[in-house]
Amino acid sequence: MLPKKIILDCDPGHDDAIALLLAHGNPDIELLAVTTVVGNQTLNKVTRNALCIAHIANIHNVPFAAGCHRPLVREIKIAPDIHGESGLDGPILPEPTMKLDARHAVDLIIDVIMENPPNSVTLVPTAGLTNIAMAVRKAPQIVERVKEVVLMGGGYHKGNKSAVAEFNIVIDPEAAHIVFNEKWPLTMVGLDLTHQAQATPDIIDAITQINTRTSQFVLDALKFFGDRYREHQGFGYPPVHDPCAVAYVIDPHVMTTQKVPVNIELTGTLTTGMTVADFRFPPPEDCHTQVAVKLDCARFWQLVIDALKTIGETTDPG
Ligand SMILES: [Ca+2]
Repeated sequence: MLPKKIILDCDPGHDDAIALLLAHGNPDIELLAVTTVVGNQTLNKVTRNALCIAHIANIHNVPFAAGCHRPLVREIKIAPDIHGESGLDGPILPEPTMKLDARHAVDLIIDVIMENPPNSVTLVPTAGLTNIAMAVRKAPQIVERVKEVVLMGGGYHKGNKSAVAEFNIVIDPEAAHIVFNEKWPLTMVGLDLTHQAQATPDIIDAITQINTRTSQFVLDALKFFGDRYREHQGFGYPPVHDPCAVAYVIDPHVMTTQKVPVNIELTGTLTTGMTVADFRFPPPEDCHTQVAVKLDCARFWQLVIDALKTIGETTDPG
């Protein structure tokens, strides 16, 4: 089987970091590009964090590019309560050595999609959708060209930034509206699913046993992330949202999905940024959106742990 080609558009971010490591360490994924966008922290900070992760895990020969520094319409909203002042507080971060690609992330996304065969590239956004929306508006031909969009964001029953809105969607709802309304196949891996992916003590034990520089980085990240989730959202263990989207690309059987029309609320006084999923009827024939429902936790964590072991074999062992 040929590896699955993905572009990871992210805002690292503790869970973005794990998503990037999963994509890098899994043999069924070919990471074509990593692009960054304002989200968990400012663009400069999340971009630096992405390069730090590349340094830790020895990721070479993958272009990294910085994208949009603010949402399309709204003011910047960041999440230092969950991710800290750096956007990746907890681990000691190395001075990154990799240089950014000279292109803007939006141009890199378009170039990579158009350079690869039709129907071969999956977009995996794990942040606000500003870059993806801009890419669609600049080069609408990418919509037919990509294989699918598998994004972390939203939730059909749950919110985190508000009662009904999830952070990645609510920070740039206009961008999300653009992305959800293009007719590409789109899988929404939302909070209903990602809250099932919690780093419980048995998972922490399994990662501890890997004992590499990268696994130690993940442990330090999860420690900070877990403390913040306990403090601010009352979670016993931290949910690792973003790697769930990568896991779905690797193995769609890692979760169940349901086809349902989804649209984005732009004008609600209480509901702006809500991913409104219409479960009233069987989905129409042209329904191009589906939502992730139930996670196979054991399978998911095995993918993460196997990826970390693989990275450990190719970088320094201790
Ligand atoms: Ca993210």
